[in-house]
Amino acid sequence: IFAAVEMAPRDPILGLNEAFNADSRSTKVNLGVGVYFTDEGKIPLLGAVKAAEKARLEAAPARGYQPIEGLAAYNKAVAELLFGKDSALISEGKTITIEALGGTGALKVGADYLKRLNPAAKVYISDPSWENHRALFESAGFTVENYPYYDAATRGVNFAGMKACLASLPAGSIIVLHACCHNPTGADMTDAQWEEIVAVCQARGLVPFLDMAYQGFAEGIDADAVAVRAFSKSGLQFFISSSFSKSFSLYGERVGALTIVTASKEEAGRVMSQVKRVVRTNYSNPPTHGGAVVAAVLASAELRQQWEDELAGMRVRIREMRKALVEKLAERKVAQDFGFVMKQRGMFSYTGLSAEQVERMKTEFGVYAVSTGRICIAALNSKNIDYVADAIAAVLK
Ligand code: PLP
Ligand code: TYF
Repeated sequence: IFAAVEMAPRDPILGLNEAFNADSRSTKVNLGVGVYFTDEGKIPLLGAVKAAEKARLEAAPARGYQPIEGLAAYNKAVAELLFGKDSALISEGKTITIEALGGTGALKVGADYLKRLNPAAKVYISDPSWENHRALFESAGFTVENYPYYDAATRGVNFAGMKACLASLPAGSIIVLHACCHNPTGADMTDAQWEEIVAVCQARGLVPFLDMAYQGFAEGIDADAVAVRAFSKSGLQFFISSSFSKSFSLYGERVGALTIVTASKEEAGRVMSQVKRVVRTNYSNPPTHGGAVVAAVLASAELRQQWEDELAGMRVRIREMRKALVEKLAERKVAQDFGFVMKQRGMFSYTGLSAEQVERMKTEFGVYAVSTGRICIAALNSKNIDYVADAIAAVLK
């Protein structure tokens, strides 16, 4: 039965890890995958997470099945991070949240549900976007197209192009939006531009799907929720996927959530019953540990403060690395001004390096980046940054 099976292409980002691991050079640096590392080059175990895990281990909870939608305390905490503690949407019962297997799992459950809801709709993702967006929605059966987003000339958002495209789409089209810290470009919309996008979605009857994978990595929890809050005020129905992989450094625990804003409490009940059906036939119910830990951190005033401080620490270190990279490239007298790296938000920088230059960094220096020129700033540290700056300066010559 497998004789004619073809080799599938590797994930362009996760595939880099395999190549990196196989590289024997001690100076190698992996700037490919979007993971936050400490200045010591380690994936951190946050102190708030460690404390919550210790308490949980000591309590030795039984491991029964969770409800299909996951832990209620977790889902409530997620909704409060998104909409704010005093949100009218929450108190009116218009939102539903389910615990999902990371942001990816949330996107997939949302995509599968949307396919049942509106099978003829098309999905629009930003140009460029996280590679998996296209694959995920295609695997749910949708045709996926791009809307204009990045403008290489200004290194910002081609807002006029994006808005004009959205304004031309048929009602019911599904629009995937990066809520903050756009992956891969680091170019985000302004608050005023978000308001305009909300108005277009409203006028055209579009279905927004906000992907929130980096809440807290740009400015802070509430500031980074600006897109969610703008849609919340609009009265529109929309979807949100949340990921805590980065913000809690819990990548392997697969902690995420799908949230849907409906028109009423009664509607929310019906929608929830259908989303549960999707979950039931995928993985039945989510695992216990990661969600319980996040819920415990968010429920404790002390641990929550500790987490916010640790998250701020990650955010600040990334900014320091942006600044250092710009300075070190200037010291090496590269022709181009890399000041734009300071304006990009989140874990990544879209450097403008060509696929050939990225290839040279890999072969000549063992510095791994995505072929689009995306580098993970959160993988830079005080020990590897000079070497990385040398590599970039060399391939720019
Ligand atoms: N969405 C975006 C934009 C991402 O960058 C990521 C990164 O991993 C995800 C979703 C997926 O998150 P998770 O790793 O929690 O599945
Ligand atoms: O963009 C990134 O690097 C992260 C990690 O299929 C990631 O979002 C990359 C690819 C993938 C899953 C996660």
